[in-house]
Parts: sequence; C-alpha cells; structure tokens
Amino acid sequence: MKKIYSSVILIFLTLCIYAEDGHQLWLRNSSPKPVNVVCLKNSPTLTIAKQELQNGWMGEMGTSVNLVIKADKAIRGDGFRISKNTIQANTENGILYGVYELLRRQQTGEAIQEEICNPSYDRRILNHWDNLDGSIERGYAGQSIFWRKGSDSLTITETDKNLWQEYARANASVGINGSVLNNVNASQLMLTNEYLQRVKAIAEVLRPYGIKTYLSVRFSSPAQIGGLKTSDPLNPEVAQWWKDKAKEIYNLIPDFGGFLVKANSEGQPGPQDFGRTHADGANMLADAVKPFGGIVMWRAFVYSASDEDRAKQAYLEFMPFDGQFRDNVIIQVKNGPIDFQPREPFSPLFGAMKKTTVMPELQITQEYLGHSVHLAFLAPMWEEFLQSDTYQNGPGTTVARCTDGSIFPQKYSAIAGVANIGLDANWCGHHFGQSNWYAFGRLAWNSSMKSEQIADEWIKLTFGKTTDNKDDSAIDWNLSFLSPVKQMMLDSREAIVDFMMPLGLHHIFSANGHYGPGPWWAPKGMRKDWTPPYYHQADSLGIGFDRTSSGSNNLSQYKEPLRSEYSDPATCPEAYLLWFHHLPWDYKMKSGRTLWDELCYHYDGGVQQVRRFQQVWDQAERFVDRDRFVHVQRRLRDQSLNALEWKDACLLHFQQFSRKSIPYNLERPMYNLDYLIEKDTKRVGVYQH
Ligand code: BDP
Repeated sequence: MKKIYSSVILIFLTLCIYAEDGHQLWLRNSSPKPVNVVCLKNSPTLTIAKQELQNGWMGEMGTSVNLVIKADKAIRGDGFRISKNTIQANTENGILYGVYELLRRQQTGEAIQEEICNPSYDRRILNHWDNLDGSIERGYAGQSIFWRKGSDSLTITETDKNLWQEYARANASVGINGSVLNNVNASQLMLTNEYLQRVKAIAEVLRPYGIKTYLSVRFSSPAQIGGLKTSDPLNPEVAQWWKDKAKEIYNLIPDFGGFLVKANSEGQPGPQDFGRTHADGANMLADAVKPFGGIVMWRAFVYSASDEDRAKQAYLEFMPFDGQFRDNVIIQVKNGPIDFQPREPFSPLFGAMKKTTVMPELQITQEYLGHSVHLAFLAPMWEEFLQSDTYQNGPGTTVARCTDGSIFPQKYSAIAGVANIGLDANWCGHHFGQSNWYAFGRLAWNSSMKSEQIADEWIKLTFGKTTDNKDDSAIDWNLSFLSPVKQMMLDSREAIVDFMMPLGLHHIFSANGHYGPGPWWAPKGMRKDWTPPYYHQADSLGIGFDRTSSGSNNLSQYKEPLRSEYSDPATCPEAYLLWFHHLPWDYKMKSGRTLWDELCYHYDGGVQQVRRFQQVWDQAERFVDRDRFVHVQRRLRDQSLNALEWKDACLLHFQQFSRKSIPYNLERPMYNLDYLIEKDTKRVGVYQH
C-alpha cells in the first residue's frame, strides 16, 4: 500500500515539475555549457550577472567572458558594449543588461559582433494599478503580486520574496528598471509607515536587479493621514509634510525613484481643489523629492464634464504651463488623446510641450483590447505610435524623438507601461499576454525596434528550440511554427481594430467591464463623454466625430502638414477617418465602396481573421506542450465568439441609422441586437477563468 502511495506521489510530483504553466516566461535556459566568468568587482548585481551567464551559457564551451566596468563616453547610462566574450559598461546595471543581451542572442541565434547598445529612455517603468487590498484595477491575471487582503496582509513571506525576485529578473532581462507599486487611483494608506515597511522589503528584492521603486500618491494625503487641515500645495505646512514624508521614505529606501500622481482626474483629489494649478501641485512635490534625486511623474489624463471635446482637454489644460514645471517633473501622457483605445492618433501634447519633459504612458494590460481573453500583440500599436511624426520641429519629429531627449533638452527621459501582471501562474492571464510585457521592455530600451523582430525573439525564447539545432526538425519548426505564429501575432492588433472599432471609431465599448460592444450604451443622466454615442455620433446622415474646424477643431492642436492632411477626408488616413470626420453613409472610400459597405467589410474581416488565427494555432499543436496549447486554443475560441458579437452588435446598431443592408456576400448576423443588449446588462466586469 505504502508503495502505491509513494508512486502516486512521485507521478504527481513529476507532473508538477513538467506541467507547463508558462511561469518561466521567456527565460528558459536549458542545459548550459561551461563558461569561465572573469569580473574583478563584486556586488549583488554582478553576482546575478555571473550566475546568469553560468546558468544559461550557450556559446562556445569553456569560453572566458570578461565583465568590465569602465567609463566610456560612447556608452550612455546603463548601456553596454557587447562582443562574444566581453561586456563593458559604465554601471553594474549595464553589465547585467549586457549579460541578458548576450544570452538572448545565443538562444535566438542572432549574430554577436562588437557593438554598443544604449537605451532609448533612461527610465523604463511599469505602472502597477494594484490596490492595497490585492485587487488590481483593470487587471485580468489574478490578484496583485505585491499586496493582499487579510490579517496577514503585511507579513512578508519567503513565497512573496521569491515571486518578487522572479518578477525582478524578468524585468531586468528586458531592461525595465522601475516599478510603481500601486494604483494611480491611490490610497492615502500607501504613505503610512506600515505600508512603507513593505515597500522597503520589495525594494530590497528589486534593487540588485537594477529596479527602482516608485509609488503613486494621493494628493490629499496630508489632510487624510497627516492630521493637517488642508492639502493645499501652497500651504507651507503641507509642503513641509511632503518634505518630511520624502525624508522618511528615503531613509527606508535610499534609491527610491519618486512619485506618480493622478490629480484632478476622474474624481481624484488635486491642486485645483484649492484653486491651485497642476504646476503648483507638481512643483511642490518635486521640491520635496529633489534633495534625494527623486522625480515626479504627473499625469495629463484629465478631462472634465464640460462640453469641450474630450480629445482636446489635456492639451488645453497643460499647454499653458509649458516651461513652468521643475526639471524633475515629467508629464506622463497616454499615447492617444482619449484613453488607450485599440487605435488612436498620438496625443497632440507630444512635441508641443517643448519646455517640459514629457513621457509616454502605454497600456500593457488589455483593458480595451479584450482583457486576457484576446490574443493581441501590442508592439505594432506602440511602434505606430512611437514612430508617428508630430512635425513639431519639422519632419522627423517622431513621438519617440520628442520624448527620448534627442530633440528637446531634458534632464530625464522616461516611458511607462501599465502592467498586465498578476498572481496567475503564467503572470499575464494569457500566454501571449507575456509578449506585451516583453515588447514593452524591448521598445523602452530601443524605441526603433521593429515589431517583427520582437515577436521573433519572443516566440523563440518562449516556445523555441535552441539554435544548435539546425536539423530538419528545426527547419520544420521555423516554417510551420515560427512563421505562421509570428504572422498571427503581427496581425492580431489590426484584427481587433477591425472587429471592434475600425476606420477611426473609438470608445464604443460597453461600460459594463470594458470588454464587449456597447455602441448603444447611454443611460439617462450619464456624463455624455462616458457614452459611446458621444464618440460615434451615428445618425441618419452618417457616422464619426467631426474634429475639423467645422466641428470641435481638435485638429488645430496638431501641427502642419498633419492638420491639413487630416482635415481633408480625401487625404486623412482611413485608419483615422471617423476619428476626425463625420461622413455620410455613402461616402466613397478609396476601395470604391461606400463607407457603410467598407465598415461592414472591416467588421467581417476582423471576425474572419480570428477564425484564421484558430486555424494557425490548431496546426501548431505538434510544436507546443499540451497545457499551453489548450489554454491558447480555448481563448481563441472565446475571442472568435466575442469578435462575432462585436461585429453583429455594431453593424446591427449602426444599421438602424444607415438603413442599408449588409453586403450580401458577407456572412449574415448570427445574433439579434436585443439579445446582445440584454447580455451586456448582465456582463461581469472581469473575465472569469
Ligand atoms: C481608464 C481606466 C481607469 C483608470 C484610468 C486612468 O478605465 O480604471 O483609472 O484610465 O488611467 O482607462 O487613470
């Protein structure tokens, strides 16, 4: 009997070890070869660098690798010089990044010749929207890895520390060097000593991996936890409270990065509550952290319940203060002027604020792109954004160059991504969600990287074989797995745009969870700019938001030649057509079709595309372990059904205005509109696994 038990346990343990839950992300070194690492200095970071080389070396057996810290003007910040057997850097972090780069190239088979790799942005930061009770705002991968509910919520366990270490390692491997540990809708409790003690413990685990810790702060903290009567930024006692708080934090965490602030936005407190400005608020906090080298990231995600076009509001509110912020304030601007939609033009603030440091904020978690259900590789969206030309200083003034310090003099450069990380074994809910964490890090390091290269690397590292393998099976793998899966990833975001919000449509999701369609959603008394009809403006004449000079004139905030190009529907890119124009249903598109027909083709095309993704994935079965295969297969089925709902809901809703038929060669609607409206009212906020 005993024997049977022990064999059962053995089988169970074996299964646990080999169960492929995706927890290892893109870090899967197998059978390393011996290597001799030479490094004259010692430190926790360098020890990690050495261990990583020893645990993952796939270069020539017995090579001696030199890790050299030596100042070199051609190497910037945490950059490094790499060759087959030497990594040189100015900093220890640079050595660590060089090690990860070398190992990545060995695993993916990329050439290694001597070259310098410098980071595009100095600060490459994840924003966690994690609440202190362990829940995550817009998180679709389980609870927080930093915070939890319950009586033991502040106890620090070995399990916590191990997880934080794995997290830190994954970040460092792609060059991420900062983490904001809590939600921008911040709790005042964050700054109480008991929570700061936990921050200190987290910071200690992240530090050797080169990651600085930052916190989101609630502007009303002085009154809420400091016993003051006000939180007015111009009140000396308030300013002193923040100075003391900064001192307390830096005593615990000497390399603390600074504060992130959401102020006077969506009900959060801010300086305007006291008749003060964004500059007053941000500068007061900046002065508090300045003596310690800290920064303040002040968000420009603001829009009031006025009649002004929401797409214009951040610009209107922030431009008057250009040049009035301290040099350690960075204005953090979402990529688009509205809110992380599947496609938006860049926010007009990029390049326009010439005397203020501006940083992009991207959303890695897929709040508006299908949560952790949809397969959406976001690098193409970020590439499109970073390479958008603002023309602010003539042609070639891309968003990337406006923000990375190459055009405007700025003390800091930074980029942030709202994390998609939670306690799920695979970290991101969807195995392919990991590719977005990876892509954010890679683009933050090198903003000119191409999506294709990022996808290529990620697939090889996550699902791949080692490069030694040049036999038939490797050729088969490249042709039958790598190529089609890469193409699927590259097409995935456009497919989502097509079945959700093609041709420049935006913000037509249902407010019930931000997952399904809701073009009809406009409850009585609701703020207009929270309802889809405000954005699509469908009526008997046509569809789209007029942002030209005959409408809201949002286009006046963009520089020539964009302004003129986008003002004319004939020259406006069709991808942004309904973002900037309200056009008749029978407007002639470039394809020769009417606008209505074109809309139908896009919606249908998106649905068909997801079905093709299912085919691609099903054919990939023999190359993927069972667990990950089935997991992705199931999610693609759900995505397919969801895509169909989007198509039917939007076309049937808009058809009430267009009064035109869906082209007869396209698949007919499968759902009744009533059914979809009813279903939406019952939708739960977060996808349940
Ligand atoms: C919106 C999210 C909301 C965030 C807000 C923000 O729905 O949960 O708090 O962005 O960025 O898109 O502050």
